[in-house]
Amino acid sequence: MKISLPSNSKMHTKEFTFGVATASFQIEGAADTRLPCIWDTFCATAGKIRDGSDGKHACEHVALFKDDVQLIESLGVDAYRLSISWPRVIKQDGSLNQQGVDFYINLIDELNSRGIKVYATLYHWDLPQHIEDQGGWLNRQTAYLFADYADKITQALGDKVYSYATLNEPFCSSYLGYEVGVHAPGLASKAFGRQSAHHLLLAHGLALKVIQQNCPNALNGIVLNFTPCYPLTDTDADIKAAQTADDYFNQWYMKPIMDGEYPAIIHDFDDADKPDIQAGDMEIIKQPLDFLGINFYTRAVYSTCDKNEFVQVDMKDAPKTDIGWEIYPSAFTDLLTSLNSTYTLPPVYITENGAAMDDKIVNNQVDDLDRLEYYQAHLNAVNNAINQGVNVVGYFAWSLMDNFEWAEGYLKRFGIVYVDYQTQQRTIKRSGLAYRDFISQRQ
Ligand code: IFM
Repeated sequence: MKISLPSNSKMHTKEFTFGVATASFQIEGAADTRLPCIWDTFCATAGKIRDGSDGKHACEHVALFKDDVQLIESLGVDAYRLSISWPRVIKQDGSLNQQGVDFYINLIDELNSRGIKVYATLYHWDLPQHIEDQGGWLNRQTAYLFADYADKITQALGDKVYSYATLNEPFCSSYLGYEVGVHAPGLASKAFGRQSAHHLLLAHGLALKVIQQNCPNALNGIVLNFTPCYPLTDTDADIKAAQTADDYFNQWYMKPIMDGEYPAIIHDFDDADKPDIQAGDMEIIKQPLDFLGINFYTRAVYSTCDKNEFVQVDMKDAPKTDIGWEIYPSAFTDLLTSLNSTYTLPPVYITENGAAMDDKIVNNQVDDLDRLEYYQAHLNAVNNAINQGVNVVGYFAWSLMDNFEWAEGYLKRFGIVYVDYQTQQRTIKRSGLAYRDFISQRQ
């Protein structure tokens, strides 16, 4: 079984960027050589991680990075999306930790020497714990600390990095971390969710300004995740539920960046749940982007809405991945075309797309045909969006390799490369081989 697209597809040319993606906490290990972060604390809290694991060792990428770069090269990709660990590169007093910076310089030099472009995200959820102890993303000051970190690290790495993204998925940091508490730091209140989201967006705006000054030649932007919302039926109530959910989960992060304002549902909130927005904040948040990163995995279906209440419906008989997310590729095309008609988009990268599957390694092979089918269907979906006029210029598979899947620990495997966590042996899965072959056949 192969991955293929119509030969006249724009994705079939070398102008289109193909890559693989990871994030610092999920793969690096070597936790003893950086400051503690909120995920270390969350993992150490009983009952938070499904298998009781943590990120202390993960994929031992800090020790094995040279082998991992060879692995990335062997896949024939154009680019590698990684994240920089804030607690690895900045000391508690705010100065650069040169040892941590050197790790990234060595990694990036190794990638660049093999012609692999580096797409670096500055925040993929690993907030230094000492900053959380001062209120974390509930404290406005954190946005300014982030901008300072962005300033220092982009000066240190400069144009070695092809593209900088400020944040990965601020929805997950704010909603999952501060509103429902299933991610670090595990706080749960609507007011916290909305306030942390605002400070994250402010951090993005402040940092992007600085990055553009320090690295005007890099492609600089942000990565947002979207779960398109569909009504269960075509009743007005269900349609309203889906629209409200979309505003709350998706547009909440997109609209401020593109239009400089929150969705109108903000006016329906109780005063106590409204974020504190200071004069000038929305202008700061609305920085011009060189690119928008879009992460897509699944859709969500909603039913009857009572004022702002919206209820997600479990589509019981639908095909799902091993993490329980519905496989619904046409939502990917719908998402891209609807964003394109709602906003004036910069060039779009699909910065994450992939599937957790219940992989088995047998005779050193992983026959993950289910994941391969997922990739085929989702690459088709992106191609359909391009054919409808959306300017998608790149695609990154999530993930290069199996890794620490947050609250699921190591139970869910998203890699196109299998990781044996006992031996740290990496084995390219069938999906990885198919991705490699597909990339190599571009004209
Ligand atoms: O593993 C995560 C990643 O860190 C962020 N986006 C979603 C992935 C799968 O849950």
